[in-house]
Amino acid sequence: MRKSKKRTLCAALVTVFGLGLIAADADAGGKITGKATFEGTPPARRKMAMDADPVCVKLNPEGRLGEVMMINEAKEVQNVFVYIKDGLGDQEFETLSEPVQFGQVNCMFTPRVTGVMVRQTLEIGNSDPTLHNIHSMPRRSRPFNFAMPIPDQVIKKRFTSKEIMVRVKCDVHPWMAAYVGVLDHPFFAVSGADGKFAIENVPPGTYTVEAWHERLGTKEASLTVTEGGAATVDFSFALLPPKPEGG
Ligand SMILES: [Cu+2]
Repeated sequence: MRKSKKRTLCAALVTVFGLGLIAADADAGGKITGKATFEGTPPARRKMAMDADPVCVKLNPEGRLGEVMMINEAKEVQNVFVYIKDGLGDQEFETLSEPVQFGQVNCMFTPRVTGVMVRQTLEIGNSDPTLHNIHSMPRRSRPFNFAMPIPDQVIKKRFTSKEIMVRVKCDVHPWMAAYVGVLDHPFFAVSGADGKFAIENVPPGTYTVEAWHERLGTKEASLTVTEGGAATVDFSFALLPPKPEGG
């Protein structure tokens, strides 16, 4: 993965009796794992008003709760984008060849938060029998705004500069929102429903890691990854104070 050392990413699969297949990574990098949690009482998720498009109402017969604050009963936070912010120096990493899937499903962007490398393909689909438009608003790459009226239509897009985060919206449905982290390295992850995240194959080093949430802001931590080791970091978020009037 690292161009300079030409280390292979191909994981060697080793069969171990009784245990099935174990992937022994030839890269032998380390790992960054952890969990995003919330301190305090999470705000209630409100039902979204989809009345503007009868197709969306039909696709969500039970209604749909807003997805800005995905915090479960254990106060674990989903959709936190975690990435190495600093510490990789001038190492260069090959763009991942696998496209990142991004969909419009039941009148919501799916996933809401994702990451790509610079110039990596974002494969954007529309599963709905209604018009969506995918409108990205990067500050450092060229924005795109593409109407997608046909179900199962797929388009491919790329961002040319790193940016935390690129906001994506649909101009037809104001409730639709998504965020894409664009990085010049592959060391990022998004927390799952259990708040957990894992960044694999990290070269040994000391790093600043940032955790970003669309409403709860950012947190930073410093950690060291050793060859084959696992560094753990947890991020605790709380509601941000309201912005001062006129500020
Ligand atoms: Cu839409």
